[in-house]
Amino acid sequence: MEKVQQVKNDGLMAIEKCENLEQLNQVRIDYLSKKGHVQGLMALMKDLSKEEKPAFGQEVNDCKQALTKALDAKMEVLQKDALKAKLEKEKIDITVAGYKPNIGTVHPLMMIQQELEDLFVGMGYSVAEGPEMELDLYNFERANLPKDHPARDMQDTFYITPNTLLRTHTTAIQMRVLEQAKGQLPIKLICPGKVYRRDDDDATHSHQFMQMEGLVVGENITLTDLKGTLRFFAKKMFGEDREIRFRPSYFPFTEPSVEVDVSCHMCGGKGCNVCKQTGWIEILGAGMVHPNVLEMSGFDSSKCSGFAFGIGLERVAMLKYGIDDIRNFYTNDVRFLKNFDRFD
Ligand code: FA5
Ligand code: MG
Repeated sequence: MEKVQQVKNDGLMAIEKCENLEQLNQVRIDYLSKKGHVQGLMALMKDLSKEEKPAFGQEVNDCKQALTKALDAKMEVLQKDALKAKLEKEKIDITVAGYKPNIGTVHPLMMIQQELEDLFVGMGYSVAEGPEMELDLYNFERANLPKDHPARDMQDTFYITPNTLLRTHTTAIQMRVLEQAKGQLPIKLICPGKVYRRDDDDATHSHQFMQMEGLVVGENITLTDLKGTLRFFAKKMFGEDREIRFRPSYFPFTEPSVEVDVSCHMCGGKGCNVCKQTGWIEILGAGMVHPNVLEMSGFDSSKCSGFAFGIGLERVAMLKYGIDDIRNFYTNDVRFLKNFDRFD
């Protein structure tokens, strides 16, 4: 009986001394597990007489219950302490200034592309794409530019092999679209994409830039439809007060041909470095699809006609956002790109 008292007192004392849940768990193992001190007391039973056994068993049971109760009570206290300590440690000072996460922005050229796609899709156009590495056939020959045609010099070309090249204009996509249509009318498409030329880089020229081709082919499509479409596009993109002008021009794949200029955003038309003192910035070339082009792609040019245009997206972005150097689009300076988060 003394031994039982001893185990009980030692146990209660050990529980009392515990400072954390790990220690308490160890005490629970030491005393109450199968190999623990309380179980050890039961082993003493076999040395007792039949009369003594019940009282002893009762005593051991009491001991076990007392320890269990004390362990549970202590556990509750320690758990509360632990939670309190944790809350204390993890306290958040909501008055401390936070960090602003660094969020990227849509590239200004993508914004222009998306805005133009919206505008033309709204007028019933669909969107088509094509490969950047292109066959001479689609970039030049189908565009009424046979080999050795002098107008090939208008677009100095990066050749890969004598018959493959980096497309110099999105007009190459137009030729693929015409071929795929197999003479079916009407056609009403825009084709955005990157193009490449051996141009010297300056404020308004880049050796890699973006164009968006537009193509409409059907019955009785006229130059008036083209002018109306382009005027609508220019006013929508640049506002009613920006001047635009149509200038007669030449492209082998259109007849007649025009180029469209917008009054310079930097000088308002007076003349400056950006517009090379002319007061105007050229944004697109356009015209009525040449009958040869229609015929080569399998259309009867006596039964249908069409117009096409090729817009320079960098030029549009420069005019719209007041950017004075085309190279800004390609140097990836984050300070430049960050300016566009407010347009998202
Ligand atoms: C063409 O590329 C014709 N394919 C456009 C066309 C399509 C005419 C359909 C008729 C029918 P051009 O070479 O002028 O034309 O280029 C068209 C536009 O691309 C220019 O108005 C200009 O905005 C832009 N552009 C041309 N060269 C560069 C360059 N090096 N850097 C940036 N933009 C350029
Ligand atoms: Mg031009």
